Amino acid sequence: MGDQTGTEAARQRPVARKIGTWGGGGLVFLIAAIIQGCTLPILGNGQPSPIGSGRYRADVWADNWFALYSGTILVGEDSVPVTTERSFNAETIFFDAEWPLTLNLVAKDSKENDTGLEYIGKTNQQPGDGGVILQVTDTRTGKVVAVTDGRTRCLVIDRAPLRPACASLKNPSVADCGATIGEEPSGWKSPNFDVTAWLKATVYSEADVGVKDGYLGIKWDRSAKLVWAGDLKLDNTILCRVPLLTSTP
Ligand SMILES: [Ca+2]
Ligand SMILES: [Ca+2]
Repeated sequence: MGDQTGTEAARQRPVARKIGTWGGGGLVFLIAAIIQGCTLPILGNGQPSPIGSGRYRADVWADNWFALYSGTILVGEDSVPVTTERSFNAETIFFDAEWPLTLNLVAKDSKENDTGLEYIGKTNQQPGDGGVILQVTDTRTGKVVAVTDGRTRCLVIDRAPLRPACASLKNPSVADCGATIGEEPSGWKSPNFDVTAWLKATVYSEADVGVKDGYLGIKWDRSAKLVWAGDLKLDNTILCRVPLLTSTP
């Protein structure tokens, strides 16, 4: 299932223009930009301004990983693999798209294997928790046109452990923990795919999610909320359709 996303990423990457990374990868990007002779104006808040073009700007922060699609087209994904521990970078992506936008978001909490646990065998062996926030701004008007909020519809396709007490076992197996792992529904990224049967996302506070690192480098609109499915710890992979804030561009 993770491979599916990766394959699409490889196929569709030429369409995407991922512009900046405010986190561990940001420094690499900055150095690369300087080498290439780009100028990176520094804003008053100390953040380098994003560069590139594209009418829409998406700011995304995920614990731990995301991929953002405009309809079926991948416009950008988290540059830090989901297997990276403590991956809390944000990304800023510019893209062009026809109105009305269809915004599809895949978000994954990291897990070491299908037990759903992380840090297996260490003293902090546990089911990790997720959380994601997105805002999309129309750069022509400066208006925020889409955000993750309580109207976002999400489907959980990976839930584990089903028996969280397995986290206290010495060598927990998938059988000990239990998991429900499914496939992405065929065609779910299509604008015609009806997501009204999916549950509305749960809105979480910054404290619930434990925001850090790249999250703090983005100026989030008040309407943009941290969301996840109903269980921040046990729901590991979610597919979400992010609603628009306005019916007109
Ligand atoms: Ca996590
Ligand atoms: Ca988890």
